[in-house]
Amino acid sequence: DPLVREPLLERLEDLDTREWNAAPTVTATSYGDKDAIHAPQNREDIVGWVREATEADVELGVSVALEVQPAWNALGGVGRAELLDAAADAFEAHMEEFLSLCRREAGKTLIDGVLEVREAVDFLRYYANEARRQFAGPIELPGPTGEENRIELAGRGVFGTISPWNFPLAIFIGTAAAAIAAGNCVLAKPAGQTPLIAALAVDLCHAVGIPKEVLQLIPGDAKPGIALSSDPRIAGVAFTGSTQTAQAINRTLAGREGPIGTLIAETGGQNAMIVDSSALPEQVTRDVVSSAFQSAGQRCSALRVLYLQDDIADEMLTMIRGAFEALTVGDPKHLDTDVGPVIDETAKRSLEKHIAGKKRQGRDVYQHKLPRALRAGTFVAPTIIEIQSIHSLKRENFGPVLHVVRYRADRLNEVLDDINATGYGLTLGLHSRIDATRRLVEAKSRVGNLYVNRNQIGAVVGSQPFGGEGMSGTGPKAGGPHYVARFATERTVTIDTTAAGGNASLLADI
Ligand code: UN1
Repeated sequence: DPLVREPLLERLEDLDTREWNAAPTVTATSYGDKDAIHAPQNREDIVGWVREATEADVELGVSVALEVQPAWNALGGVGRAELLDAAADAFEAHMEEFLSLCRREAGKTLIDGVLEVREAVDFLRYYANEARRQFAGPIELPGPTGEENRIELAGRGVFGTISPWNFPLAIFIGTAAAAIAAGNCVLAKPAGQTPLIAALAVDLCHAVGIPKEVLQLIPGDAKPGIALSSDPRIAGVAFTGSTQTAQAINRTLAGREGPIGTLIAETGGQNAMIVDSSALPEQVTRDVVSSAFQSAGQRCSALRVLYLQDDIADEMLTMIRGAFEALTVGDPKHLDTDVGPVIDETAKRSLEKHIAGKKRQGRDVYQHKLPRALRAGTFVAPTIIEIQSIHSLKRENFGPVLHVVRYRADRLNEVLDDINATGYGLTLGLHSRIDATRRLVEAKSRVGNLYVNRNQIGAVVGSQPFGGEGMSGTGPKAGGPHYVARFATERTVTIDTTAAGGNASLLADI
């Protein structure tokens, strides 16, 4: 059957499925021209092999998807929801394999791996419910006498999804699931660094009955991503990653002939937390450390710039440094590891360059000492840097680096102006027990997710829809009630039901 292509990817067997700690190094030399996927914490550990999708693969994939999309759409929201729920069950049943891959391919700690699988399952179930709720059938609308009016949501056609390595399962499958729920076929491109986790996810979706043509894996780096967004038959691209890449995709979509492509983007941030003198120090300490250093700071929601009111700054910094020093940096195979590696050499070099630059400028820099054994891997020592202003940060530093700015209580307005002036608007944390302060921050801040008196990572699907403003994204929010509808067209059907004909709407106007 030419419609059913072999998966592009071959996974090696014997991935560690049983014991978190007993991961045999999988090596193979017989895979010819395919690229090796290495464990970030150890270049010697080859996790598996992948063949990058070519432009021809993308072209064929779109053709195949276009053929089956009408049938997929006609299945309806309820039928599609059943399959998405079945995929969620399958993901839960394969938790251990995902955990192992999250660790080996993406360098995730056990806790981050568990949260990742949990979030993936939550996305599948949430969008399944949204498919039931919004795509069960036409919605009748009131109309003038003599008319029937209704709207119907339907899939737009074929969507490209391009997802990041930092949530190689949750965002990969969450984005695809939303497009699928709405009645689209999807060509899903995982990050170049993490195709194996994505491959397992896609295999499980196929195993529960989501057709191979409906969800297709497109492994690779920039090339297949560009092929996807420049194909005029693609209805749109849903992307999570850097602001620059989102802008490039937007230009590509805009430059195509034919239908106007949709871009749904969730991008970077320069996320701040403001802590005033009414905040509870123990709580602040815990929330700062988790917001900045969990997942090795590799979340777009992560805290990058901590504003401390000057009269409590020294005391707060002492407490934060105490908790910071207690973090265990290490190989994620050890269960006591709090901070694992960053994703690759490029990420490590760019973070180290940033830290070295701040040291050269004479900033106060507190840093973990990396044990010798970790130097071969892509570990970056967790770091706290005092800076004068958020504007000295030229871009997002995607890793375990926290910046601290001291501010005077009477300058809170300027602090908010400064944060807004970065142009980003993803997460903002506030620790304050003063109502007027909270009201001011709520009124002035322009972020997608505002967190008060808690940490600012780990948005819960369905409870804390996630996404940014300005340079941080286009909306709608992932895991929220408006997300799935963005992947759909809305058709209005109006029927004149009078025997004689005539135009009821027109008459109603007169
Ligand atoms: C990302 O890091 O790319 O709230 C976005 C959180 C996550 C962030 C996901 N939902 O921490």
